[in-house]
Amino acid sequence: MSNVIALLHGPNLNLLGQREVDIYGTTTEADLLALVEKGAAGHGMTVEFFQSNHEGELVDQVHVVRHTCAAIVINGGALSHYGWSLHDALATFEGPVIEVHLSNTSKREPWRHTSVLTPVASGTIMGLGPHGYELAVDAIARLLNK
Ligand code: CA2
Repeated sequence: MSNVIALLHGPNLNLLGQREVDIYGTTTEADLLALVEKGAAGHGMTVEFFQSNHEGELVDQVHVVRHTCAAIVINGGALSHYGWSLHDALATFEGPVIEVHLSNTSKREPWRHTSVLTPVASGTIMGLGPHGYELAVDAIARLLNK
């Protein structure tokens, strides 16, 4: 079985650390990837990272990682709240899927309170900032018995 975790990022997450630091902090996307890689290495796993601002590209990438990765960590950005094609793609993935949000979306605007990805995720971690990504990797290792 594959030892690779797919880390998928949705729209605007490439801008992390540059703006809206009061909400998302100063950690950059590259910092998050390094955190996830370090955590994954501790469980004998590696990471394949993909970010897109386009829903269809993320759907395509889920189709790719269905054949190459054992698990998915996904922060879908705003697509989490309305991206039904991403929901459908994730539903086809057979391994664990952990949804992560840096902020606690339940404490924010009402339109952020629902995630259409949650019903197809094994679990969701939100509001813990970058630490949520580390927890997601540990959860995957546990779910895969690594
Ligand atoms: O809290 C999260 O991780 C979110 O998934 C982040 C998304 C947001 O749409 C979700 O509701 C919650 C947005 C990420 C955009 O990040 C930016 C960073 C810097 C400047 C602009 C946007």
